[in-house]
Amino acid sequence: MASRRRLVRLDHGVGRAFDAAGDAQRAQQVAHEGGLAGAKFALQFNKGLAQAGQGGQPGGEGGGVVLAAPVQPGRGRAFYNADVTVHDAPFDVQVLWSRVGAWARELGFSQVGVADVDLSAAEPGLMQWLAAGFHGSMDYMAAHGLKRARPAELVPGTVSVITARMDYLPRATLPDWQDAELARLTRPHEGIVSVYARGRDYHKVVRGRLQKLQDRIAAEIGPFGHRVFSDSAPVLEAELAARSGQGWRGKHTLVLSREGGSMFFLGEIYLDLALPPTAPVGDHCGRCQACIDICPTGAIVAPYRLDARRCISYLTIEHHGSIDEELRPLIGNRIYGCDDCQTVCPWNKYAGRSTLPDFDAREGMSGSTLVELFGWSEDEFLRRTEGSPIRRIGHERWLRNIAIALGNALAALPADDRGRDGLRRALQTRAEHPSDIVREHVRWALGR
Ligand code: B12
Ligand code: SF4
Ligand code: SF4
Repeated sequence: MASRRRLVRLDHGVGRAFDAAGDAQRAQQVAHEGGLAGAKFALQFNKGLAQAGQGGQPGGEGGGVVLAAPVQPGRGRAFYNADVTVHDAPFDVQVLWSRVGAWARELGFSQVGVADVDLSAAEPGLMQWLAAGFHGSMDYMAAHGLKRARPAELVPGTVSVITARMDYLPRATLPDWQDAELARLTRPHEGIVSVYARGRDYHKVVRGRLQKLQDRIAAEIGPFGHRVFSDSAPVLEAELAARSGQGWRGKHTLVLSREGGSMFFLGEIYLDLALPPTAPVGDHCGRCQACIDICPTGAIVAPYRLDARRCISYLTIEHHGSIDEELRPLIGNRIYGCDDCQTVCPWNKYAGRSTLPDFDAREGMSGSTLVELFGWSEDEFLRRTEGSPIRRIGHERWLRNIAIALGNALAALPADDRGRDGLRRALQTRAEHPSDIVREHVRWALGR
């Protein structure tokens, strides 16, 4: 039987006090009752406790405190102590954590970590990114403001975050996959769907498996407050991952690690249970800037700064409507997402293969010609993209993207290339499409 350790956990009264989103009036009231001036709060696990708990003994002995910070926009934070209940935990945190790692691997994750919830250091960067307009038409990035960087505002009572990464290279990926992916760019007739989107929708896979992980933890230690995410809510996923040791932020802004490159998804479990944070790792980009140099549209405007409005992933997936004519030629034959900044990254020779069949490429998603893909009717598109992330863009944006790639193929092939007729014929089949967007992109493509 494991020895008894103590875990800090919010009692309900304190947890509810921070439920500003769900119960603004009560939050105000409790704030007032507590003698705190601000109506909005963020919670932070007392780092002193975490440090005292290094080696798997968070909480140490005796009473626990959490720090309650009134949020004062544009200013620093003042912290106040608030009492919380310290629950006796009839388990050893170190033993629990090693089990969590083993369960996570069984479920297809390659690594788990723990982050604290004070992301205030990331707030100025987030605000500057938004102020620069780098989010383009992704209104959801601006809609939640700083809640994205404040886990305890999104889910009141959150004091720790379990972070997880799941490799997504298909199981049968060959060692020279980076060269193979780059070679696709030299075949203008081929339509390139980025690697992450060739199989099942990761949002479902990652969240479903994180929920199973949570179920296993709860079966071991009893129920606790939690929520699971994977690109499904205003969460600063890369920041949480980096600070909990999943990897460092590359110059392309993604998280990458020496053991696993960057071809992985991220997911989180927000917890009302304080666990000791895992340590971050150092930056190993050094003088390399291959990702910046290869980016076809110059979207990485400076190391660690991405202007999404120029990123092909944004243009082909997130952006509705017409795509800027200046950017269309730079999109080449990428019809859904883009992997270039990752395929050139030297650390991706260590990228892990998924252990799950979910991310194996579905038929049609790898190596198909633009003409084949452009020929899919809406019904066929819906049938083939059932359960895939591609379905989200709908048939109209699918045709828009392929029309651009067909135009780029026409521009790339010599005037006497016999393949040109087939490309033009395919475009003409959509010249009278009911969508203005499709017709406009087809016209542009036929003019190349
Ligand atoms: C919006 C979004 C996008 C946008 C913008 C990407 C971006 N880098 O911001 C677009 C559509 C372009 C995109 C593309 C892709 N995405 Co995306 N995306 C997201 C999402 C939803 C939010 C990211 C975010 O918060 N961006 C906002 C800015 C503020 O974040 P930031 O780069 O961290 O900025 C920090 C610093 O760089 C600095 N900063 C930034 N700009 C500026 C400017 C100034 C002036 C200053 C001072 C500081 C500063 O401060 C910030 C805070 O620390 C996350 C999921 C999530 N909820 O987190 C997935 C996510 C980041 N995407 C993911 C993936 C896989 C991709 C693609 C590879 C998909 C593809 N193959 O097409 C590409 C890669 C493109 C790239 N190089 O980033 C994965 C990444 C996994 C990993 N290994 O890191 C995530 C985590 C989804 C997931 N759950 O797995 N994505
Ligand atoms: S995904 Fe493509 S377009 Fe976007 S930053 Fe990377 S290389 Fe550039
Ligand atoms: S390509 Fe080079 S600079 Fe870019 S993330 Fe990889 S190591 Fe860092």
